[in-house]
Amino acid sequence: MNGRQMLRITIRALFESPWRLANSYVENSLFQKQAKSWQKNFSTTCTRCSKSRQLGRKRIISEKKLAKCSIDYRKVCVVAGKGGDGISCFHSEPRKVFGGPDGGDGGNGGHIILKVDQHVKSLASVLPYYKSGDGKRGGSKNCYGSNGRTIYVTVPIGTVVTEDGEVVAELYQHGEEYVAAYGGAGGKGNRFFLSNENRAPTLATEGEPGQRKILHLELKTMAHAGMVGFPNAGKSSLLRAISNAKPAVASYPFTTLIPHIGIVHYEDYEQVAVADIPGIIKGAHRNRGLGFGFLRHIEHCSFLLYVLDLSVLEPWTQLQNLKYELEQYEEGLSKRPHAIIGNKFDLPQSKSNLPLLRDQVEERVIPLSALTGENLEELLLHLKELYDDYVKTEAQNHKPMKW
Ligand SMILES: Nc1nc2c(ncn2[C@@H]2O[C@H](COP(=O)(O)OP(=O)(O)OP(=O)(O)O)[C@@H](O)[C@H]2O)c(=O)[nH]1
Ligand SMILES: [Mg+2]
Repeated sequence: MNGRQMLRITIRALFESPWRLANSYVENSLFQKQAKSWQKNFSTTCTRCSKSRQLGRKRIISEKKLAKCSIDYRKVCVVAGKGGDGISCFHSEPRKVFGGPDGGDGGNGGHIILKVDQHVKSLASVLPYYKSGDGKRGGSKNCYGSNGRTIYVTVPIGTVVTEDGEVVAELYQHGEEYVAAYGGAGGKGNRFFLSNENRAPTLATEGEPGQRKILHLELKTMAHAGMVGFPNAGKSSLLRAISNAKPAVASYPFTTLIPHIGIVHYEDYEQVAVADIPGIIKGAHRNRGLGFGFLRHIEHCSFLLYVLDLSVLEPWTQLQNLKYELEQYEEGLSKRPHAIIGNKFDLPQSKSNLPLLRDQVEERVIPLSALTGENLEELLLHLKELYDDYVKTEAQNHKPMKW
């Protein structure tokens, strides 16, 4: 190596080393940035990088959208599977001439079962037609055909099943099952008919057809108490005041389009379910207003809360009309254990109307204001009394409904 070459190498080394340093520094910082972004994406241990675990606010769905999703009536055609046929055949094997009958039985057809699920809230997921699987044919060598697939249809609590106008099932408990259509039994193979009298039967039977039914599923709201009142009486406001339910409130009639259920919690861990039923008007039993479709939701409430607007002229006429509508829909419905609530007590007209209402009706009237929360305690105490009476009477007959 001559002197010139030596000089070139030294100059290059002098220039390259800071470049290398700078280069490695840049690479390092880039890598660190990349690692940080990975950490952000994948790390759950670092509080700075991990996702916020706070519960998000519940999205409020409009009443119209809710009403569209909550289907409370369905007509369903259910066809259960046919049973598989049994077969007729004889065992054959080398050096075994008369092996005997060995035709197997057919499999049973699948059933269609309605199953109650407390997480399902409407009949929206129920389809208009169901057909379960057919059973398979029997086989030779005494092989049985496999059973058809059973279909489970999940329905909400409070589903009432009717067939030809007759109630065939009322499903009120979570997990309860009702066989809507039985699958046909599988046919018998000729092995089944083997007897001492007949050592070589050739008879084999066909599988039976499954049941076919047209069912009407109706969802009836299940709550202890049902709030009944004219539109704008303040039912939804009252439910908001006594429970965590959030039905829409507005100053126009028919704000509520579907029943809403709120739970009132008491200190002894008892929970009373209160339903806000859409407004009822004169002639509701003749399908006026929102129709009698909503009156059926009241049927299953054990006691009623008549919510009156105390600020209107002659509030007792509201009560008479409400009772009349309920009575027209079903005899004795208005006479269920009930409480009369005079709402909007904060308004000046209500103060003067209260004594007039008390003169007109024999039952106890609870004046309150859902808006200001005035006298809500009296209602809550009376609600508990009604609930305790209900539990006592139901305990003698069957299990009281608990939430
Ligand atoms: N001043 C006063 N206004 C009330 C009170 N309760 C309810 N309101 C008002 O009355 C209007 C109707 O209230 P809602 O709770 O929507 O009445 P609703 O009975 O549920 O009406 P529908 O859903 O149409 O049957 C709203 O503007 C409420 O703010 C109250 O105690 N005092
Ligand atoms: Mg309402």
